[in-house]
Amino acid sequence: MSNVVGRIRGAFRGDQRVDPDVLLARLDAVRRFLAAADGHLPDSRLVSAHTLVERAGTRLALSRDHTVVALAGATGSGKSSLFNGLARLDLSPVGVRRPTTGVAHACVWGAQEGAARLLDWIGVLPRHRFVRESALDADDEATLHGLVLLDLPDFDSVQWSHRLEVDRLLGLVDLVVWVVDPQKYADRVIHTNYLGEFHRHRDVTLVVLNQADRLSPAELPRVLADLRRLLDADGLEGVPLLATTATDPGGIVELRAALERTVTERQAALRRLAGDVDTVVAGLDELVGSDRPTTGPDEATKSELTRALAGTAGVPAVTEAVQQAYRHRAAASTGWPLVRGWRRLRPDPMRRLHLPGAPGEATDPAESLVAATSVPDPTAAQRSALGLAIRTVADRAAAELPAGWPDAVADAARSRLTDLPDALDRVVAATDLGMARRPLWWRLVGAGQWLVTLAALGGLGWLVLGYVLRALGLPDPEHPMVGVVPVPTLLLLGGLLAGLLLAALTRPVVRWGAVRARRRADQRLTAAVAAVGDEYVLAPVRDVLANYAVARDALRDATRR
Ligand SMILES: Nc1nc2c(ncn2[C@@H]2O[C@H](COP(=O)(O)OP(=O)(O)OP(=O)(O)O)[C@@H](O)[C@H]2O)c(=O)[nH]1
Ligand SMILES: [Mg+2]
Repeated sequence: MSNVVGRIRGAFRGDQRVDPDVLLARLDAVRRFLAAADGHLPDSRLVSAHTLVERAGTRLALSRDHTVVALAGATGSGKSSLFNGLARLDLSPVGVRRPTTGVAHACVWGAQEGAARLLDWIGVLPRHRFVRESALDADDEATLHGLVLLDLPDFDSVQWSHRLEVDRLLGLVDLVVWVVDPQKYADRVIHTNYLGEFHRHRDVTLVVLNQADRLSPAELPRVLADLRRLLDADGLEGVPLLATTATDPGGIVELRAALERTVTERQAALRRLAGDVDTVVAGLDELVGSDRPTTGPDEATKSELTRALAGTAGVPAVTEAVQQAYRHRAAASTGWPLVRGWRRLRPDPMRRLHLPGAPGEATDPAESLVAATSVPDPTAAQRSALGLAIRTVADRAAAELPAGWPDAVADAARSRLTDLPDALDRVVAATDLGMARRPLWWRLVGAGQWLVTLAALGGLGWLVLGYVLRALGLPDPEHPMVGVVPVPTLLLLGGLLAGLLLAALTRPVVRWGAVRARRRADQRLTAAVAAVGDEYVLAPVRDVLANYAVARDALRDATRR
């Protein structure tokens, strides 16, 4: 008597072939995504992608000729009975006491090699593995060659270890046959925790209503229709739904035929992994957003950062010292020669800060690279201004980025914060402030001052000589005259007056020169400090943005089926 009550509702979506090359390209894209996102996004968000890449690599490397099919379902639904029925042997214990099956059992159709490594990886113990050799069965079983059938423990088990084992195995198999029975087919746990979760794996999902013999011919279509409705609600529209009776060999013909088709196609493993990629990519979607610009912080933000860095580096104190040093040194070079020495006794303002370009300072650039300045430490206000500027850089750079990335950008912007003070001090010490050489005009004015001073001293000497001769009663030589003024007097007064005049004329020029020297030093220091900001703050931010762009493009590639 033909007791076939199996009926296929809905077409098996076997027509959608998965091209292995396309799948490998998608997995590679996920790998590229991970390489770009690792270290930037929290590990917890990347676990599923890492697991996928690892599993897919192993599964494809192990065997593409085998199809691993799992019988999953609640306790007592008849998984082991179906397993034995399909194997046509009593391999897995069928029990009255529930749950019966505690660990997965496997039956391999055809040659063992390849399948053994696959089962090692899946974690089925050798003593729970069985083989259907075609030699024993003539060619009866040839159509199932390549099938690795697993009988799983119950997923609604009172035994927590069963559930963990089922969850683990469901992540590894190629195709899942969900076995439900007329009593429990509507259980919430089956639909919410399992079937609903598999909606991206419709291509590798099959649902079986077992124990169909317990339903009357009138009840069966009603239960099947109800189950179909529940499956649709789970997002499993179109998955094949069969009715089986495991205890009757004729009651599993449709299921067997479906498995034969699957095994012959050799597509299930690829479809399963393609579904896994879909799931992972969908989970990562919010981490990449759509086409968003990743240009980084704008110019205004960058100059704000440079200003804050300049404050921290003590640039205002340095430029002030440059201005003062200019005046100090100009006075020492162009001032009245008789008091110049006294000026030199006062310390040079740049030397106080150990800045390069002070007289007597090292001019060897290699030496000044390691030299540290004595620029005052940044104040609390300057430090918080720098903190704020760095935060602003991060905020502006990350303004358009989706979840997860703004934190990565903020971390990157701060990543080298502790190295900043030393780096700033080094560049301040190494920057040529333009004060190493004395300007030519100082020397000319200095020479002029000497000239008029010598003239005044000459006149004075000449006058003193006249007085001495007169005092000794010696004849006083006639002084040459210019008009009514004797030449020595003219030399003395003229020399003094010219010296004063030269000093008076020089002063505003020195003041102007000092301002210019300060501005030049400020420009050079600002450029140097900006370079530090670029290296220590902006470059790490740019790195994250570049990685974001790579991650976004990679994920887009991973969605291409
Ligand atoms: N009438 C009828 N009884 C069935 C059918 N399938 C299984 N059974 C019976 O249901 C009981 C449970 O079957 P099992 O195959 O052990 O169920 P299982 O799903 O493996 O259960 P666990 O191993 O506990 O998860 C046994 O007594 C089977 O004989 C069926 O199609 N019709
Ligand atoms: Mg069992």
